[in-house]
Amino acid sequence: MNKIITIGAFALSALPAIAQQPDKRPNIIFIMSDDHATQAISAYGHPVSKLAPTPNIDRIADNGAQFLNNYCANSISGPSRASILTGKHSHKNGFLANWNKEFDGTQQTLPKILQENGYQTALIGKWHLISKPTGFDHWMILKDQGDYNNPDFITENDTVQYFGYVTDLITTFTKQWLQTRDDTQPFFLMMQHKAPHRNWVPAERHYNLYEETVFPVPENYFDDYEGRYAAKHQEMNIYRDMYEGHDLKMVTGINSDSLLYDPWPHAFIETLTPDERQRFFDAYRERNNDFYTTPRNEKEIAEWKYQRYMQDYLATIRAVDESVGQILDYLEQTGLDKNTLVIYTTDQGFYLGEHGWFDKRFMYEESFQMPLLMQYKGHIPPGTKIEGFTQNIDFAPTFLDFCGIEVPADMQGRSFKELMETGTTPDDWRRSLYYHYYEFPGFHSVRAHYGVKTDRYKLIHFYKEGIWELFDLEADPMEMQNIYGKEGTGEITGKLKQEILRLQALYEVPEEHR
Ligand code: SGN
Ligand code: CA
Repeated sequence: MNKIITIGAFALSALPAIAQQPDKRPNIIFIMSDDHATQAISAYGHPVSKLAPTPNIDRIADNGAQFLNNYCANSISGPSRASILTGKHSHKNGFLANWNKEFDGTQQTLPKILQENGYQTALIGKWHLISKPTGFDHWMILKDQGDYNNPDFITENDTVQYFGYVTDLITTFTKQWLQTRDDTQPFFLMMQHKAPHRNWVPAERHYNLYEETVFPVPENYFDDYEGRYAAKHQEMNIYRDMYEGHDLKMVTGINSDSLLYDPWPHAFIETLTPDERQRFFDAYRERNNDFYTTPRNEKEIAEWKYQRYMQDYLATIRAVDESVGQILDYLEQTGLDKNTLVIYTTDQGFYLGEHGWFDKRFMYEESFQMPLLMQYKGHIPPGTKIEGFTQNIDFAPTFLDFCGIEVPADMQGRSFKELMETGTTPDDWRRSLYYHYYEFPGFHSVRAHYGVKTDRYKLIHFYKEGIWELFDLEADPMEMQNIYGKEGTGEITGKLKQEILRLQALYEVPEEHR
């Protein structure tokens, strides 16, 4: 039986005086959410984010740097987290897919190196690497994916259920650790939110936040996937694959308090107390009744589902944005903002209806790109925009570089500190990116693939099927026209294939994965 604790027990004490850290190396607060699309961060300017802005996350961009071309190595949670911790591609850190064996926590990682170099290290929130965290002085992680309401948290010796909303709990635990840490040492803190991961349950105060908002349906929402075999055979289509109860919070009829298809009630509706459950159904009632009283054709139902998805997904982000605001306020009130590098990112990008999809995994832009914002006052000029290609394997080398710690030679990423400090990209910076996704067969049925991206082109190889896709990102930014094998593409295809081979040799990708 789990212990159950209410969050009221953790009232925060008064703010401490300005931190007197003798060690001049920066503190690092790494804030990572789960599945937060670039399209849903207002600093990136996408039309969706204009209707659901993120003013606090944007503060980091205003105070420091915004990365315009940051990408992941493998667009899925566990692998992305493993790449961040190790500075290596999946085949090197051993964590290829979410269904992988557990992360090998005995290997070299960023928190371990920082710890060995006198940093106090802490991890609070989603972990998702199966094995127990290593390299942290303090850790408190969500069980598995984590529940939105009243979730279980695991510590070294215990599993305890806390009452409250997951984003708020993680924020409170983080602030509590900040207040009670040993302030004679610099620190490295990872605050890792569950939101806005599926099944997109907003905080109760945000249930109705966007119920009146109509979000723009992406131009390619009704994609026919012509010429793209893997895109055609996925299972992540909003109007076909979303679960009506679990994901879309649709009910069985007018005034019903029973969800439609909900395969995992224990992960959602059963986590709510009876009163909370009642308030949940009441908050959605008017909109759910309208679904039954207003006639809609198939296309209109598909669009209705898109709106419901957006309303909930973006409402969960509001609480994440509030959390970021609380952390930034805390840093400013205590003076810690002056010697702390603050990062906001997410584990990978996400589809907000582009190609008709939710989820991630593909090397297409929306899921390959990762938002990244960083501030370090006095070191990164405010409002810096970074154009160079950066990747999650670069995070560990960059943080070590900021701390004045030598980057181990076997890390595959490269520090981008210089790009931030100067706002320019050095001549010898990478001009192409390597990507590799492995998880097939698996959830959402996305075929394994690797590929290369340059400033203009993207070549993808679905290597188990022997299928290639080539996109001209300048002419076709939405990646709708596979021009592989088309007249006039021979030369560029040859060059890109050579580039893949060069990158696979550079990163030592074993034969079995080519
Ligand atoms: C869960 C989700 C999937 C999602 C994976 C991986 N289903 O299984 O839709 O692709 O996680 O996501 S859910 O309804 O149970 O949430 S990841 O971000 O952790 O990689
Ligand atoms: Ca994720």
